[in-house]
Amino acid sequence: MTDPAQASTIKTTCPYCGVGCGVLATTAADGSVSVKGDPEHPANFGRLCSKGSALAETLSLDDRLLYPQINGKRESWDTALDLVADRFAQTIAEHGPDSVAFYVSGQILTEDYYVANKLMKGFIGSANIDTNSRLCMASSVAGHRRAFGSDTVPGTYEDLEKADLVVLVGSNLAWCHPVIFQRIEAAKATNPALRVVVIDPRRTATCELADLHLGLKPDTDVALFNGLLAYLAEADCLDQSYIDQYTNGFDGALAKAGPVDMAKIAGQTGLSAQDIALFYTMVARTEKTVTVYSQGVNQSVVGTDKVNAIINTHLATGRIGRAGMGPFSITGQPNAMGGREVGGLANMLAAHMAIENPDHRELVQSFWQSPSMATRQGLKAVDMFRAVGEGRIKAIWIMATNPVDSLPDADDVAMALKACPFVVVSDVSTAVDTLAYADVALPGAAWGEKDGTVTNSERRISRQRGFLDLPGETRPDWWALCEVAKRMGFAERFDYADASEIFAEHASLSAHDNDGQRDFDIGGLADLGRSGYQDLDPVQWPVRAGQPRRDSRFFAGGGYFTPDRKANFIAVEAVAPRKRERTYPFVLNTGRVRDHWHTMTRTGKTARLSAHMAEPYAEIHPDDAASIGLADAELVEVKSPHGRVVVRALVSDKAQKGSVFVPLHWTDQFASTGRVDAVVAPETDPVSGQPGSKFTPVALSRVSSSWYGFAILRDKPNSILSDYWALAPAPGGWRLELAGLESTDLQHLAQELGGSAASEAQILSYEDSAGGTSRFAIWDGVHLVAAFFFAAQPVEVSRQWAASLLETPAMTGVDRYRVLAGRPPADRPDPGAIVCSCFQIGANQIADAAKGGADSVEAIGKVLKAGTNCGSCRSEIKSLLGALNEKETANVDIAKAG
Ligand SMILES: Nc1nc2c(c(=O)[nH]1)N[C@H]1C(S)=C(S)[C@@H](COP(=O)(O)OP(=O)(O)OC[C@H]3O[C@@H](n4cnc5c(=O)[nH]c(N)nc54)[C@H](O)[C@@H]3O)O[C@H]1N2
Ligand SMILES: Nc1nc2c(c(=O)[nH]1)N[C@H]1C(S)=C(S)[C@@H](COP(=O)(O)OP(=O)(O)OC[C@H]3O[C@@H](n4cnc5c(=O)[nH]c(N)nc54)[C@H](O)[C@@H]3O)O[C@H]1N2
Ligand code: SF4
Ligand SMILES: [Mo]
Repeated sequence: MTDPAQASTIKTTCPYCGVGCGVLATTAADGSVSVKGDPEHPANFGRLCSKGSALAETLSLDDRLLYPQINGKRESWDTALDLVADRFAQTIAEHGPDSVAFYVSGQILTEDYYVANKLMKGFIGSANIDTNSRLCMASSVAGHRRAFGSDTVPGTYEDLEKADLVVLVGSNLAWCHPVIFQRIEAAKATNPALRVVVIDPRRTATCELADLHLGLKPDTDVALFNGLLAYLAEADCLDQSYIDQYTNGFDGALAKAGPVDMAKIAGQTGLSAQDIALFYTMVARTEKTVTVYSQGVNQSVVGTDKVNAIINTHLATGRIGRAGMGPFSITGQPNAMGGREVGGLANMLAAHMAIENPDHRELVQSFWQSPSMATRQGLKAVDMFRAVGEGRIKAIWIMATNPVDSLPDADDVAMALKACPFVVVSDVSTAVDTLAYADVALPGAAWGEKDGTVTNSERRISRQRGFLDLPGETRPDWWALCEVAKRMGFAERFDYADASEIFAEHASLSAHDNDGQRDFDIGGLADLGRSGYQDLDPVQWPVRAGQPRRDSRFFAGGGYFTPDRKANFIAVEAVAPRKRERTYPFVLNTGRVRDHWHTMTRTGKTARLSAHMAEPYAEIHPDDAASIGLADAELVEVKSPHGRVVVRALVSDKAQKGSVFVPLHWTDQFASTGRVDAVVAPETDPVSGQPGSKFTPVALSRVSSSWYGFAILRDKPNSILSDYWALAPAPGGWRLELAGLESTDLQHLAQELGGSAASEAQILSYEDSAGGTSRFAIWDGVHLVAAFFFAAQPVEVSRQWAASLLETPAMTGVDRYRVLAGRPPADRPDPGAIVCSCFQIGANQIADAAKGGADSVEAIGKVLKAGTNCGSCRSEIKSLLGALNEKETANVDIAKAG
């Protein structure tokens, strides 16, 4: 693809989050790749976060799925495709079209998504295609459609910079949309009037930017926003002319919200009346208000009501579609929006059309010239896998998502797939738990190899461009789908030479018979041709054919996509969150960490990204930990009626009392018992079908380990025979946390993990049986192969120092004994837990620099470079400095008192 003789640079788009940053990928003459932010891309203007900056490190072919497989054995594409087409056709012939399903993902490109949806809804004739966006954006989609009549995001990123108040609801922006966070941070620096409010039960890294943090009780957002609506009415802040001209249902919504009763709202939300009043007056006084929301809103059994409670407040004030104002649902995945545009959800059709609408069905059917259109909604993700488990769905194709780790009640999902007669999995990696259940595995082309488009949170379509050759026999996902469609007898309608032809068809459909009746219209991009598509610059929709680009926002002057073109207020009621029984007294909250992406099939490949959080954990409030006799760094079991995890306890007052937070990332590839979705209840929002992944009643208990261990290993172990383990890449090898319930022959365990070839002569050991401490180091000549640190308590050895040992050149004599001493030498102090992943700077280094006078994030950057590349760690540095400062003040106070 590239001229090997010289370096070349391609403009493409980051494949992680919905910010949709532009990336410049440069392939050097030696074939090595480096990435930078694209200064011209309007999403990021050159910035990249820690994950985007590390993209080049994820391109290795380790763990890549390179060839089609049937029952785990390599086969040709022809054989695999024939089998998929035959089994789907046969199942449909015997049991009807609803006996098959596709489960796809916001991480495939629009072109892949378009053909998947077309094949299922127009040619197989079932709407049993759903996507992991059901776990992600479904409540926002449903809330938009209830209020606006269409799934429209009204605003743009620029609004966040032009606002005077940004309210972040259930969004950990600093970690999950870091570049938007940085844009707000920069805007705040130039506009000191800009205020930020964070509404989240946890005190997250995002709170470092907040003027006000409202740590409300889980799932009480509707009470808070209903109260706000009532307050805005009482404080005379309504835009009555907007309400009259452009909306319906205001009185009903206001009546449902009731009068402002601060004491009651305080009781419902657990917030103080003062904080609530402060928040309400800030909103009342600030016309330029944007309310950003994400999974703390969507992933709830009342998610759609939360969305509408927020939208109601913007409709009531007319603060929508104008610069610096509006409700703003930000998307998680790189192509969550593209998937919604092609109609990839089971309750949508295509091009934002509705499956229930016979006119829309006819329009799409005639456009596709399709034999059998789906006439009703298909099964939504949770119900879809339930139907698989009950044998109603007998063949399923899973593409670019890992449901045995990411769907709620995940052990049941695994059992369902095990029982399913025919499972196809398209993925790019072999280190994927779902692959264990595949009859057929199809190797997809990955980021950097494939071509297509994605749409980001602000409706901006950007090209992902390939700059690497397709390795092995990998193929783009659209190609595999079209090949199966052809083999099922639909050759003429799935005959595309490349992604540009699919895009052209998708763009034409969006404009077909549209005339401004539907929001999604990119007819102006239908005639790009191959070269126009290749060169397409990032562009925000709508792009109507033959019309000048107008304002890129929606709804400032009404024009909603309902029959009477008016928006709907939705009367929502604040219901008390699910009662917790005595046996499950805590609320399990789940979500993301800064440097990992979902099930870690890509970020888990880099030591740099894994250093920030190398192990699954539970964030628990100190009082709750004390109540179950649990100390920091011990292991804790989190259990619901559905399943359990055992993870490291991170005792912190950032957690809310009564709640425990566990990240969603860890799978069976990286930990013994870290799949948190095994614990999560499969309860869904009645309107959107989205699971309430942030609220499962659980029990917590301390795991009484007989021993704990930490190891570094040059080679990845084949199997780890230990009750608890968590594996992560480290420079030059792997790092491994271990623990056991019963006493074990630890030297034997060390030898097995270190490589059974290691003979006694090459092992150095240290044992202090009274203290329960033992250490082993295994050598291959002068090079360290493995080192083990065992103790009766959580092992205190410096992880960063130990992890660096594998890359230490030849070690002899005293150096070898230092390894066993488990302590860094004086000239190499322990850097502490990694905070800055770009420069691998740890918390201890930051504390030292602070002691030396570096008292701001900028000063730390000058001394250590930490925070000066991608900037994703800046809020953590700020939080660390704050904590150090507090300590110092406390010491001063004590000194004074003394
Ligand atoms: N680093 C990283 N970034 C990512 C991803 C990733 O895997 N890693 N994934 C991407 C994807 S697909 C998505 S969807 C986004 C998600 O982005 P976010 O939604 O920002 O991330 P989460 O951590 O899932 O949840 C956000 C917050 O909701 C809070 N919350 C829980 N319950 C409630 C509640 O009842 N009310 C309120 N107000 N808040 C609550 C949680 O405490 C949490 O801090 O991130 C995207 N970006
Ligand atoms: N408890 C809990 N559960 C959650 C959430 C939560 O907050 N809490 N969040 C939910 C949300 S918002 C989301 S988005 C989901 C995410 O959950 P998943 O979608 O299951 O997670 P990923 O790890 O992103 O899975 C993507 C898969 O696609 C593969 N892949 C990557 N690129 C390609 C490609 O080009 N082609 C193909 N064929 N495969 C590819 C990857 O290797 C990986 O196996 O998790 C959901 N589950
Ligand atoms: S914010 Fe980070 S993960 Fe998201 S698109 Fe930009 S670089 Fe990628
Ligand atoms: Mo997501």
